[in-house]
This record gives sequence, structure tokens and C-alpha cells, in this order.
Amino acid sequence: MAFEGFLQPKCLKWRLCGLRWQVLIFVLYFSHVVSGQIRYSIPEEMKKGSVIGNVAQDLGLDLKRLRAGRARIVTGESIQYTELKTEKGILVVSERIDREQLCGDVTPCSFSFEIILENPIELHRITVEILDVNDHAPAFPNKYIHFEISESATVGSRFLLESAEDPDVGLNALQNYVLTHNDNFILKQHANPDGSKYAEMVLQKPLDREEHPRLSLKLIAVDGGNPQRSGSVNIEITVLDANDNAPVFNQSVYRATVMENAPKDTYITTVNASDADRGTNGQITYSFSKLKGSIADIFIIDEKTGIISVSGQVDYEKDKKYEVRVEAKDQGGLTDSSKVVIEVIDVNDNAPVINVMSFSSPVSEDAPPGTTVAVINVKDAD
Ligand SMILES: [Ca+2]
Ligand SMILES: [Ca+2]
Ligand SMILES: [Ca+2]
Ligand SMILES: [Ca+2]
Repeated sequence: MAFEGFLQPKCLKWRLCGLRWQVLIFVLYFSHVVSGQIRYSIPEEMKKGSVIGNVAQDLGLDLKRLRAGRARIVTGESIQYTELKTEKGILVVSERIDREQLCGDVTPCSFSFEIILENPIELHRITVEILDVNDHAPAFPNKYIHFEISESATVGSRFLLESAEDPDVGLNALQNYVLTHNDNFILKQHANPDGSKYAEMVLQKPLDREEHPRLSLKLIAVDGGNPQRSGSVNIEITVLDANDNAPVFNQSVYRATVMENAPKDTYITTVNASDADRGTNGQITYSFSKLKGSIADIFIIDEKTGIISVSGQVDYEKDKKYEVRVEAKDQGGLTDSSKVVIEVIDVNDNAPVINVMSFSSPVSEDAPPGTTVAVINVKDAD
């Protein structure tokens, strides 16, 4: 019985390992049928013709006996992965051996067959263990993962990420996920009951659509092979708007003038407010706030454009100056207000008014110059 260096975990680059993959040899002798058992370990994916082991030497048979006994392989499998070279007494690879295809997740992975010799009959069982090679990188099912996340999402919100697959086993399988550095999310990794790993992003700093409407991150999955292999997926995040900005007027006071008696629809001024939000959250309507009775009949504001114009009678003699408050409101109900001062410019629209205060009558014809005949009062409203 012989035993040497079975399974070399550091020995993943099999070419460097030389002959050390073998092996464990049990040889058991019985009275009638000589029976032995040999176990070899080889990496998967060896080239056709690669030597698995020196069977003649390991079984203690010479080449003549192999030839005379018509040594051959007997297998119940449909695919024969190995071939016995009787002239050299060696076992070689005859078909591609893909550990993933042969065993999937099952470890250890091996197949067995018999070598039979005649005259006298000898039966030797050969087991070939297939060691995993890191010939697969972790891979995600899609190139992109897309999320739509509201900027109002609270810190601690979790977003499950797609898992990567790596059909290798042990250290060659997926070991870890890494998320590219960013301000908003951290990565949390979990293990399923079967040991497979998955990850989720956890919000650690609130999103702000007004600052970053889109985020592009990358999730990387790495295995523990040597050399290490990795796969990645792009995470595209669209930040959905929340109404977190109120409208803001671009001036705190608007000043304008209007000629008195200006006709209806005469332009006075335009007020303007902006809102950083999107869609209806940023859609502004303008209005006068708390108008005192008469002003409502004189001026009008266009609720969409903010244009203020004349809608009634502007009379300098009634009011020389108007002060109006305007309000901007988004569809979410947030508001801002500003002041509009409108000065009325006087127009000479009043004839002097003459009032006769007193009149002395009749006047004698010899009345001296300077005699008061009448007291009149002249008024001009302009
Ligand atoms: Ca493979
Ligand atoms: Ca593999
Ligand atoms: Ca791998
Ligand atoms: Ca917003």
C-alpha cells in the first residue's frame, strides 16, 4: 500500500505541480482474482493525451503482462475519459474532462472504471478524482440593473441586487461582492441557507434629485481563485423627484409704472419664480395674494406667465401708488411671495374747475377800478 501527497490545494496550476498529483494506491490481493485499486487526482481540462498515471508501475505489473493479459478498460459510462496505453503502461486523458459538467456542485468529483487482464483474470479498480480549476469568472445574468428610487427614500432602505454565478467550487467559486465607492449606498452581503451569497445596497445618505438625477454604480463579484477572476454589472439609478423645493421669486420687490387711464391689457411688468423640482412639483402658478377690494378690479396677473396688466380704471387722483403681494405656488402646495410696487403717472385729464364764491350785483357804472365784483375759486386736480 502506498500513499503520497493526495490533493494539493495550493497546486491549482497543475503544470507546475508535476507528478505530485498522484496519489493514493491501495492494492488488495484475493485468492482467485487479483484485485487492486488505484486512485489518481488530476486537474480538470487537461489536454488529450496528458498522462494521468503509470498504471503498470502503480499496480506492480510489467509491460509484458499487460500485453499478454490483453489489459483493457471496462467502464459502464457512455463517455470514456481515459485510455490505457499498454505499450507504455500509462493511463492518459482521451476526452475533455470538464469538472463542472461532470459533477456540478458536488465535491469531491471523481469517476471510476476497471482495468481487466486475462490469464489469469485480474481486475483493478481505478478512481480518478477531478480537481477544480478556476476556469470560470463570476457572471451576472444581465449587463445592467436598473433602479428607480425616490429622493425621499429613507436612510436604511434596502435594494436587493442580482446575484452572480460561478460554476467552480470551493475557493474558485464566488467569494465576495464589491460596490464601487459612492456617497449614498453601502453594500451588505448575506448567505443563503445553501451557502450561496447575495448582496443588497443600503441607503446611508439621502439621494437628492436636484443634485444628482442619475447615479451609475458598479457591482463586482470576485472568486477566490489564483489568479482571481471577477465579473461586474452596472447599476443605473434614476432618482425620482419629491417636492422638496419651494418656488423662489427672482426679486423680492418688483417696481413698475403705469400711466393713469391706461387702457385694458396694458402691460405693467412680469414676475418670475423658479422651482428646482420636476414636473408638477416644479410647475408654478402666480396669483395676487390678499388683494384689497378695488385693486382686484384694476390689475390682473396671468397665472402661468406672471404678466401683470391693466384690467380696470387706473386713476391717479384716486391712488398714486399701488402695492400688491404676488404669490408663486407649485402643484404640491409650496409657495413663495414677493411685492410689486406700481406707481401711477399723472396725465392732464382734468380741466380747471371754477366756483363762484360770491357775486355783488348790480355794479354801478362809476364803480372805481379795483372794486370786488365776484370771488371765484379755481381748482385743477392734475
Ligand atoms: Ca471546466
Ligand atoms: Ca472549474
Ligand atoms: Ca471561478
Ligand atoms: Ca425635488
